[in-house]
Amino acid sequence: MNRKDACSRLSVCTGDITRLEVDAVVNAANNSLLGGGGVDGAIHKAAGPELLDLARTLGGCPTGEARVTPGFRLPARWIIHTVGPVWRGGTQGEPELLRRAYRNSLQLALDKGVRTIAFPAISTGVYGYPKVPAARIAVESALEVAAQFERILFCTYSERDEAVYRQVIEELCT
Ligand code: AR6
Repeated sequence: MNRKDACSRLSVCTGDITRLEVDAVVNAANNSLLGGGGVDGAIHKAAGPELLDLARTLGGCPTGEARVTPGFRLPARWIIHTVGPVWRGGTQGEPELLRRAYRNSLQLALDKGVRTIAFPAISTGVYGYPKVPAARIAVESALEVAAQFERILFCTYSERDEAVYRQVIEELCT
């Protein structure tokens, strides 16, 4: 698939990722997988307590890796929990860890037969990763495998963040 066709499978929107009717939503979790604030808190709240019950059996998740659970009460069938890096100035392997979080999430989604998937802006909230370089890693990782998905959605939580993704997609797609 050429770059233009791959790009046509990407979308950006602003809103609550827990409401999306996609095969899988990705959670920006922490190493415990036991919930937290931000998008993680929203996903646990919307999915219901069964998610925490199951998460307790998973034994956590190293940074850059991903784990899958059912979506429980979400419209999405699956939740892919990944752990992005905490930003420590960019010299502690953060870009590579963030790339691995995206790639491992996408691979796990493919293993589950997912055709439509939505990502939040992993690591760019509490974990402090700068938004533009994070969006570049997100979009580059998605383009690598876009041919195998129907749609890869970047679900931001503000119009300003949405504009960042649109800018990065324009940069990488034209
Ligand atoms: N839908 C979509 N995006 C959201 C939502 C939502 N409902 N809520 C927040 N965001 P963050 P991180 C955006 O902090 O930086 C948790 O406590 C938010 O605006 O959720 O990877 C975990 O347990 C931001 O752009 O995740 C970890 O301890 C993006 O989601 C830690 O935070 C990511 O922000 C992970 O930090």
